[in-house]
This record gives sequence, structure tokens and C-alpha cells, in this order.
Amino acid sequence: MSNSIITSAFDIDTIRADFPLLGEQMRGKPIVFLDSAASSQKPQQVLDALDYYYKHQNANVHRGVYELSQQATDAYEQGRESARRFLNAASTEEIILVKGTTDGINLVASSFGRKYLREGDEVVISAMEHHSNIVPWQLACEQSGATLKVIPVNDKGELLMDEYEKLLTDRTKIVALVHVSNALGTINPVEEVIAKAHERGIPVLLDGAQATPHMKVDVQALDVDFYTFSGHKVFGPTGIGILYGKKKWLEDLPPYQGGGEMIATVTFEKTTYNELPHKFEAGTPDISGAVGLGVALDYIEKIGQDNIAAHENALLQSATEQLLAIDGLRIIGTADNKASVISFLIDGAHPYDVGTILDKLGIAVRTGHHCTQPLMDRFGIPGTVRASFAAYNNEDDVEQLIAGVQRAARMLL
Ligand code: 7TS
Repeated sequence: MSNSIITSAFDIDTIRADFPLLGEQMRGKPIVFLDSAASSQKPQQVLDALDYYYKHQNANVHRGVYELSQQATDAYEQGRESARRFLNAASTEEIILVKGTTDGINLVASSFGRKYLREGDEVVISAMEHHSNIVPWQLACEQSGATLKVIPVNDKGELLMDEYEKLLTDRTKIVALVHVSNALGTINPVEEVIAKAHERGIPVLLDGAQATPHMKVDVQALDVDFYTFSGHKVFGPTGIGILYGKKKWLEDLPPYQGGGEMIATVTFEKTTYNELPHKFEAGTPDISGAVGLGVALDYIEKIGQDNIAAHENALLQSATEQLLAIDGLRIIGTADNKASVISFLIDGAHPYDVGTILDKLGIAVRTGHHCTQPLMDRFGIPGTVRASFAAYNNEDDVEQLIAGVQRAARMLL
């Protein structure tokens, strides 16, 4: 895509100006923030919404007869509606407000596990899962006697689809897969994964933590059964996230947690549960979080996910080419279809030391196993240095990264 098309709808300087933290200094230097895969920065629009909510609308939701509580409820539900639109879900009944991706996966693993997993059953995940899409399923398997099955990946960090198909059997009860890998950047062929599972009547959960910041996700077009993501990675606040579930599943599954909000009637003998989506939202929710998340999702839609993807791809290409020109540098995760994450190693240099030198230069990257220890084992490495781009990064950030890595290589080798 040519730059002129991008800049007509996408002005990087305007976007950067929306993010106050990008104007700060780190280690006495203008910050170069390349760790958005861990958590994104927040635009002024989101900060203003949080401030406005607490100054003008703050009250508990779904409870008060008074005007203020109604306003808080409307603001909270507006966040849900923004998430529905963002994912193109059919109804807000299918949008559960959770704490984040980890919480969304735990909800499904717990509720689905209790109802459907039995001794001898199997849960299929992949070798590139974040720990949060491994451990909840291990817990569910421990409790039920089910077994975890793992789709292997090739040396480029792509799923072995033939092996995936072989893993799908009558014993498979659910497939839980990362949409975009946080450690490799691989964009998985989720349409095909879902189609193959559905041919056998198996539901699919997608971990969308790293997909939603970078691309348009349409849960109806995907026909996915569960989809979850974190607010803090899509320019929203921490502590809030979304779990989408098809209505038929959410109606079918037992509640995750018990408490206020999620009930219809309570007696000591028996409790009946609230209607969707409230059945899965026990207790006072993160009201301001939902407000902020809604504004963040609207902000992304306003910039346009296609514009964001094109912009980030340009940065990814540029950074990849320039990094590969550095002696002894290799990239871990070279899938044909990648989002804006670059994991790399410099032969003879420990990732932590590279990260520390970059930090001294005001460049924030992540080092380590990125909560994907089994994937690091698969590649026979302890960890990587990871640079990740968001909509607000620019070519200058890439230049600083390259200069910093060159300097680290000179110092460490
Ligand atoms: N799934 C993926 C693919 C992730 O990248 C992360 C967080 C999670 C799940 C968990 O999200 P949470 O918001 O519930 O914590 N990933 C990272 C990362 O790459 N560096 O820090 C957090």
C-alpha cells in the first residue's frame, strides 16, 4: 500500500499527539516505547473519559433508582455496546465484561470444563500459547481427568495444520488457540482452524489479546464460539477486558462466579441466575474501566483498523530488514503472516543485556520468555528481545531501535 493512501486517513503525528506519555522522557531521553504487546499507552480521549466518569457519573450500576446510578449504568452499558460493535457481535448479551484475557479464558475453562470435560476427553491448544491459555486448561484437565493436546509449530513459528487435523477426534471437546502470537507475531489461520473444528462439532475459543490492537476482528464472520481480549492492550484501562461468547454457549454454561448482579432470585435453598450478560458478571464491575474501554475501541475504529494494520506493517517490514542486516542477529518467528511483533536474538549476547542497554537509551523493549515458556523450549532458547509496534509508533522509533541494537551488539560482542 502506498504511503499517500495511508496518510490521507492516518496522520501519525496527530495520533502521537493524542498519547501524553509519548511526550515524556525515560532515562533522560525522549521515550521510544516498543512494548505495546505488553500494554499500550492511553490516548487523552480515554483519560478524559475516566476523569469525566468519576467527576460526573460515578455510582454503582444496575442498582439505584436514582438518576446518577442510571447515568453510571448507561455509561457502563455504552462500553459494552462499543465492544459489541468492535467485534461485530450480534447482541450485547454476548459481550461479557471481564478483567482481561486471562480472566476471559479462566471463565470459559472453568465453566465449560465443569459442564463438558470428563475423564478421557481432550482439549487442543497450540505450542505458541501464552501461559494464560495453557494453565487454565491444565487446571480444568486436572479437575476432570481430561488431557491437553498441543498443535506443534514449524521453525518459522507457524502451526502445523496437518498435525492439528490429526489431533481432532471424538475425544476433543474444545480447541483454544491464540489468534496472534505475542512472542512470534504469527497470525494464525483461524478461519481454517475454526472450520476444521466445526466440521466435527467442536467449539473454538480464540485468545485475541494480540490480534485486537492490530486488525479488524469480526466474530460473526469468523463464526468463533468464544473470543477474548484485554482492554489495556487496545489503548484502554487495565483491569477490564471482553469475553465474547455465542449466545447458545453462554446460556448453556454454568456461572463462573457467584455474588451480586449475577442472580435473579436467592433463597437459602436455591438461587436462579440473571439473564445474559449479567449471569457472568458477579459483583460490582469495573465501571470506569468499561467506560474507558468503550472510548478506546471507538478511537481505534475512528483511526481505522486497516490503516493501523498498513502503518504497522510498514514499520514491521522496515525494522525486520534493518535488524537482519546486523551481524549475528536472528529473528525468532518468521511466519509468512505476521503482526507487528519482532522477537530477536544476537548470537553471543544475552537478551537481558541487550534490553538493559536499550533501556539506558530510553528504548522500552521486553526481554525474557514472554509468558510462553513451552514455546521458548520448542525453539531451544531461554528468551528473546521483543520489540512490538502500535499505531502510535513511527519510523523514528524504528531508527532508534536499530541504532540501539547496533550499539548493544558492539558493546556486548
Ligand atoms: N494472551 C496473549 C496472547 C497475551 O499476549 C497476553 C499478555 C495474555 C494472553 C494475557 O493478557 P492479560 O491482559 O490478561 O494479562 N501478553 C503479555 C506480553 O506479551 N507481555 O506482557 C503481557
